[in-house]
Amino acid sequence: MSKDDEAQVRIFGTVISTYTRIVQITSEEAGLIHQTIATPANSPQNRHPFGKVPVVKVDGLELIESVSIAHYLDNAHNQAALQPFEPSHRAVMDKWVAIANNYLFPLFEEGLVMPWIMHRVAGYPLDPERINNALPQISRALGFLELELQNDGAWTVIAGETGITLADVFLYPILRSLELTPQGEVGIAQCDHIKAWLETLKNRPSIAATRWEIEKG
Ligand SMILES: N[C@@H](CCC(=O)N[C@@H](CS)C(=O)NCC(=O)O)C(=O)O
Repeated sequence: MSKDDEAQVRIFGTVISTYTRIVQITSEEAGLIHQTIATPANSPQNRHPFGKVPVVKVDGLELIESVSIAHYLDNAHNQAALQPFEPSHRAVMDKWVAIANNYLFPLFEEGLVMPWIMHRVAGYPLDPERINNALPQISRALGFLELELQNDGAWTVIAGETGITLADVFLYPILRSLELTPQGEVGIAQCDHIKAWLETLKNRPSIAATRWEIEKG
């Protein structure tokens, strides 16, 4: 029986995808065997009502929306180890997950990550105007994260014994995909605290096991 036949979590999503990776990392943290079935967003095979990926099948359920999927996997299969028990710490985690999803992902994805993926993978020409227009806002967002990490450790102070929460799980692929673009790499290189946090997580087994092809060099 192959690993795919044994999969407990079946993830339907694009292979280079921030949100697919968030579910892959959560599955790894929960010790679940997972399989990713390449499914383009906005395609007839994709069962998400708004055309997004991933869609996940687990325990006889079909789940959409990464926040709900990650919470389910952690609650049902990981004794909620990725969520702090203390309510005030949980509020901090929820805040950072919301910042990641509502502000950072759209800003980074539209301004830099998607233009570079389309260029590298599909050979589309880069749109310098689109990139240049996004850079000041991306730079401000990185400055905000760096200051928050420097002043009080931001989301990193709530990680208990496991050393990681869902805030890290959501933020890592979002910041790492930015770092994989030339402009993002330069921006992050100037942020010592973001860089150190990324470096620490890079070696965590759940992160290493879910590396994108483009990271493998
Ligand atoms: N709110 C969704 C967002 C998922 C999402 O934006 N996925 C991206 C790939 S990382 C996508 O489907 N992009 C295709 C599109 O927006 O058309 C979730 O949390 O699962």
